[in-house]
Amino acid sequence: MVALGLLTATVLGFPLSAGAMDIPCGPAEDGVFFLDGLFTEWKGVTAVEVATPQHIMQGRKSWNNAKDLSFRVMCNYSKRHLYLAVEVKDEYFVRTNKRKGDDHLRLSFGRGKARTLRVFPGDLKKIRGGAYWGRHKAKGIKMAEAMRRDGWAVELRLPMNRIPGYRVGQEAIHLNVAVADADWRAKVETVMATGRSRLVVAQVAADLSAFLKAMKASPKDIRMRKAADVVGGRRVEQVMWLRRAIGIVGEDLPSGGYFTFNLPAARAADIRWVRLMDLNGDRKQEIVTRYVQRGGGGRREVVAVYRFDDGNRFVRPFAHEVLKGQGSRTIVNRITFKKRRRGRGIEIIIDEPKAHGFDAQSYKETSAEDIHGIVLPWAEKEKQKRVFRFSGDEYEER
Ligand SMILES: [Ca+2]
Ligand SMILES: [Ca+2]
Ligand SMILES: [Ca+2]
Repeated sequence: MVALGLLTATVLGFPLSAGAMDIPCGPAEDGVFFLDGLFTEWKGVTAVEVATPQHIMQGRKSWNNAKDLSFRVMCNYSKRHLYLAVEVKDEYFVRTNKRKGDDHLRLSFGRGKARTLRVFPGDLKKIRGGAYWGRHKAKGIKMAEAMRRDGWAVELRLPMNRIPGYRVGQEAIHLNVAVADADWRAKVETVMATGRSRLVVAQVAADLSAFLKAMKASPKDIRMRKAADVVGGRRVEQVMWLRRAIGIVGEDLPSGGYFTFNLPAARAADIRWVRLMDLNGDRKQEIVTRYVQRGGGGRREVVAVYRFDDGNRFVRPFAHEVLKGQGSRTIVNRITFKKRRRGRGIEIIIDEPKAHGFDAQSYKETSAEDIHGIVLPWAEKEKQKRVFRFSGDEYEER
């Protein structure tokens, strides 16, 4: 048996969106959970209870108390499967061949436009259980049900890679768990739901907590956080910008766990922005950032690209000055990210150099040698526009 539900405390370390309910989802090996309706494996797994009137979505008047309708949800996951158990308190179990007015679960996956899986438990006599996306019987899903003195229960196994709106490596599966209750009239009278809840994947949440702890940071320090594939296999990593550092958390990292580096700027306020975009079209996101560097009585702003190269080393293949300044005098370049017309990827265009307070005589700076230097307004016309196109670890100027 694998340790289950062990990470509730760390899960709570992350701020929830308003009104959301978090359901901890702990790690388990495939083969631990038998879809047999006995629920012995679920002992000790942290459950989330839905038993109060604020969770009634429909039919408040027909609801008497938690014995009439209430439920608890439990979650576990393995590399390949999501396991869900829902135990329902319900005084009358209704199951017909029509399904329309039967007791059932509605599992709505995803944010915004959710996809709903309807799960009808069998009656353990004549009618078998079934799960449906709309009218279509769901494929790849295993289920088992139990009939109890005070209600009914369902355990389900779903393939991880078929969960709508979820990519492996994300911290949470967005899911609204609802129970539709029909009683003696064979009509759904009450629906209770978790609302916009999340199944919080314990390993990812734990890795995030460990990362923040190692950084001596709190969630408040995170200026940007995105789930994106930046390295290794196709599962996503958590990419964060905090203070003047970039942090990457995920199991695909060559080091495992997490990776972090400081951007070459002295202060957190000198990082203007961090964005993720796939410049070279290989479906892995590059980390693009703009930062300020100061020294020698002046300053410059740089746009730089960071990525994991084909040998999984973290590199900065590209950097270009886009501003040079002394006090109020500046030279500024425009930077544009343009989707390539053919094929995938994004070009970087640097153009429209403008000087404020400088001219060719008063501007004394020598051109940068460590990175591409700023484009000068008094350069030859054809040198005032630079287009960079990326391919693998390389790029070329067109
Ligand atoms: Ca019922
Ligand atoms: Ca990855
Ligand atoms: Ca890429």
